[in-house]
Amino acid sequence: MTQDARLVVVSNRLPVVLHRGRDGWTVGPGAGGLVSALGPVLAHRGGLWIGWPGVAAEDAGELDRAVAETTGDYGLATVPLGRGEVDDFYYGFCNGVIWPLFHDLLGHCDFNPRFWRAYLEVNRRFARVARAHARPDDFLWVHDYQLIHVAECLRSEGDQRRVGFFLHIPFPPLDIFLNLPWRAAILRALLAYDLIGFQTGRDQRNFLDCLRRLLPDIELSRGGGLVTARLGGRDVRIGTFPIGIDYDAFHGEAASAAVAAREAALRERLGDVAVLIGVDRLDYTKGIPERLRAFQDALERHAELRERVILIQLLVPSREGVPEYQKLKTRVDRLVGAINGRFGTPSWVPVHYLYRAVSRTDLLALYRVARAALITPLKDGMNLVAKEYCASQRDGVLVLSEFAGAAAQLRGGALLVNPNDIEGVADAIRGAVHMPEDERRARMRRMRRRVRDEDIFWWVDRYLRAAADRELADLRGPAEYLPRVDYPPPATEPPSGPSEA
Ligand code: ADQ
Repeated sequence: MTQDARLVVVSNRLPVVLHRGRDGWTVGPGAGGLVSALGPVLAHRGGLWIGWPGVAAEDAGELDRAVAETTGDYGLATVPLGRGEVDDFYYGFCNGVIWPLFHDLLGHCDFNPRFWRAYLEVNRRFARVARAHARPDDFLWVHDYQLIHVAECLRSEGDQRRVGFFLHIPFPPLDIFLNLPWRAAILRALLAYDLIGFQTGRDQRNFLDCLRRLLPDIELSRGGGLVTARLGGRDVRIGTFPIGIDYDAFHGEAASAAVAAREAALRERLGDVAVLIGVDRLDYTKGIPERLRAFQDALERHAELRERVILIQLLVPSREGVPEYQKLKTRVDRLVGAINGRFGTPSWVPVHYLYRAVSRTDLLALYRVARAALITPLKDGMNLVAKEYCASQRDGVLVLSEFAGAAAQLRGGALLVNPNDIEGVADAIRGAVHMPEDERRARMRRMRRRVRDEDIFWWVDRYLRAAADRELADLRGPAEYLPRVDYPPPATEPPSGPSEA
């Protein structure tokens, strides 16, 4: 691949939103970090985006035409999926096997062989569409866990073009990965790429561990900022590329008059309380019940917080048809009810809970108003909310899970917590509420600088440079974050006197 080769992005979802009206499908632009980062690169170099339009359709032709007729800065090509495929591939394999397993949540996995077959078939289809649309010297950039097999499907057709892969979610440790019935196939499929990118050093280390243990013939070497894996005469580069956000857009918009007005209105209504926020897609990896229990514990043990803090928890509905997600919703509903019932007063409701997506203006106003953001996933590839909060804030506190990929970059300013340690998180909440302003500002300044310097455009550029040069001359990037084991001194001296031993 040369620096100016065309780029073809392959991801599960196309960067568009579809609506079915009376006159057929209408296609609107999608939102999100990936779209705003890759859009300009695609427009500048030329290229196209290949993906599923996000709706199961048996009338694929009509959908295809609507998407293909969309005029934009770059081309779009659809990979249609029928209802059964959405069930077995998307809900079954992607969200019922890889998603929980890669987040270390083995108990949520359903290793149904039918799901695996559907996944392989859909990946073959993505590869076929890519071959049909891409030119031989295009660089293909495949995204995320739904499409691990695309390169291997291309190779099996004799296609030797350069193909890169980026995993947005974590890569699990060896002992967890070993549970996957298709572990060898998944590892070999990853090795069909030319460049594999991970979010953090943790994920890369887990992957390299799996390679060493499961493929003893593999040769691994380090150099030029990347690891090279050599197997059967093929070289694969492996690197760490922490994804960022469009810092300037968030920072600029957070300072806009519209957001300031919304922030002032919110502040006026909420009164003189310290606002804590949680912003998540409703998912069992995000540690939402654990966070609510920690908030409850903080109110229980630190009575001075009562009537002085509120938690605003935003949850975007996600995978609503899946019973497991419905159960999680019920659990969250109950916990919120229990906390409000136990601690609420006629003039104070401890948890404000919104189960819907909110507008960008509202989201930014909430980020601005919040004394602290509670971002406590059990495990997360990166967590962009943490970075969005930093880009929008001046003196807020970030309470951040050690198991979010973002911890590697934001450890210099965040209050890092183990999300399973209910009392530890409760104490961090208290610490955030009482933290003096100068410390809050200093911590936030450090984090904001990092989020600004390592933004989404830095991420795209680093990845594409590694793909073109096969090395990363600029080594700058976060070192792996490893949770510390602290042994605090005992609060009281152990009793002296004769021991019973
Ligand atoms: P996600 O798991 O979807 O992404 P995340 O990175 O936190 O998680 O992004 C969520 C996005 O949704 C944020 O941009 C946030 O602003 C938005 N959002 C959340 N709640 C909202 C609400 N109520 N209203 C409006 N918007 C809301 C996957 C991985 C992550 C990784 C990303 C990118 O799981 O670990 O960071 O990909 O690589």
